[in-house]
Amino acid sequence: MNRRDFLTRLTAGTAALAAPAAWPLPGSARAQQAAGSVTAPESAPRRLAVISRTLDINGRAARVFGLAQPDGTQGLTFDAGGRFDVALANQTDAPTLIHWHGLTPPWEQDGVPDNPAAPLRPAQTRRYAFPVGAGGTHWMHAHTLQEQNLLAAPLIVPTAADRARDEQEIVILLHDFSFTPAEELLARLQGAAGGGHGHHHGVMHHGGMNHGGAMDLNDIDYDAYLANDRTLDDPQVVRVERNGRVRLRIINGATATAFTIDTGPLDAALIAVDGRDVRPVAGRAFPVSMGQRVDIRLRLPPDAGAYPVLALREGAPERAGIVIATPDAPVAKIPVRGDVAGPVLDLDLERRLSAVGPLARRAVDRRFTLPLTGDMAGYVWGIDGGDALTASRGERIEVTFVNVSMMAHPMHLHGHHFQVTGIDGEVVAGAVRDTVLVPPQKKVTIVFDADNPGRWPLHCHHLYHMAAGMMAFVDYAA
Ligand SMILES: [Cu+2]
Repeated sequence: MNRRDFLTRLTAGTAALAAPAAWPLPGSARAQQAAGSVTAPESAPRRLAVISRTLDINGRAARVFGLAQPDGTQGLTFDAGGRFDVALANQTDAPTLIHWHGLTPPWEQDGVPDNPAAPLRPAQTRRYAFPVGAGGTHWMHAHTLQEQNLLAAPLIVPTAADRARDEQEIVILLHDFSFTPAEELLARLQGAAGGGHGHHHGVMHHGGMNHGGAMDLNDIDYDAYLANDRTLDDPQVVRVERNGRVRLRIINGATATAFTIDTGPLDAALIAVDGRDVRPVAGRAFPVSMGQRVDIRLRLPPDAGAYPVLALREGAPERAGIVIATPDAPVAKIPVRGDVAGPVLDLDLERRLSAVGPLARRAVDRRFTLPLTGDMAGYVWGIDGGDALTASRGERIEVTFVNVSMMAHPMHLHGHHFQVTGIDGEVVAGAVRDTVLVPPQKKVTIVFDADNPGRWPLHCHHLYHMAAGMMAFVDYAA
């Protein structure tokens, strides 16, 4: 080691030692523990920071959020069955908080601002510790309009079997991006509704036709659609061996855009949704709505080649994606706009899904029917009957969403995994998941066990529908 290397290491070491001073003092950790919010584990927490960063999007500098480990890695990976143990630091100048989407923490650590935990102030750090649970493709994101500005990252929980498999894992986080601030996008949607002045730039809706009826798609026309922070003008290229096996872990972190994953010429199989295994479904096109995840297994051909994995915007020609390519295979330019509009999402695939690990069979203790209401004209969205939602600990709860609006709503329940048991009146033994799409004029039934006391959000994962009222709570005590 020469002297310069030695000094570099010394400096790096000093920085690493200095950092823990920012973490909570033992006193505050004890106070949190006394409040019942944190179980103090023996090992050191993983460090994660909410940061600001700059991306190049369409040739312009975009100031966005990030969720970075000390080495710059976005997001986190935890082994299934272990502990989630994170010291989350706010390194931005705005209050913020992060929701662990797909995990089932104690309610106090769920990460929805003031439900019940307060946001993190600038420079504040808070520790989160709870069992990480079974394996799966999950994610983390702000539960506020900050989500629009890319405050989202992967949260991957591989099992021992996943790690042992001869398979290359590729995580893809999808997003929609606008140079217009989210507050302004929301104000335009609500203002356009109230004033009736037609659409403003960047905010509009397209009428589409589905099963013979008019429906509304895409509240917002974005400036870019991203896969791992990049547009198709400059996509991520992941090199994979010929004949290689690949597991795609795809997260739709977009706030208001649904996609269909298109594997092109590669035969694929859907093996998990929302981090929970399903009996494999072969295909080349897999819908994924906001908040949802799809795990897809692929095998590359024996020949050299480059294969785009695209995310087709619903009802519109724009696309995001990455390219998987064998070593040295040339990668052709892929236009952002395709020739045709992406498919409109429906329940055809959902109907075919079957959980590998279904919920135990048992009688339902309480039933709720929740009409999903609202329209583009008023831009007020709601869950009719949401105020009456309740449970007692240990009960099996059934909820039927009846979408009486003309937009699709991906409905997400915090703190639990549910099983889909009904689609448009048909009984199914469907997927276990945490976010289910309810298309316009359709009905979807789910069941879950009230085994994690708290006041749990049940809401539409379209950020602007949620902000405009499509939010309820399932509240029950220990
Ligand atoms: Cu919605």
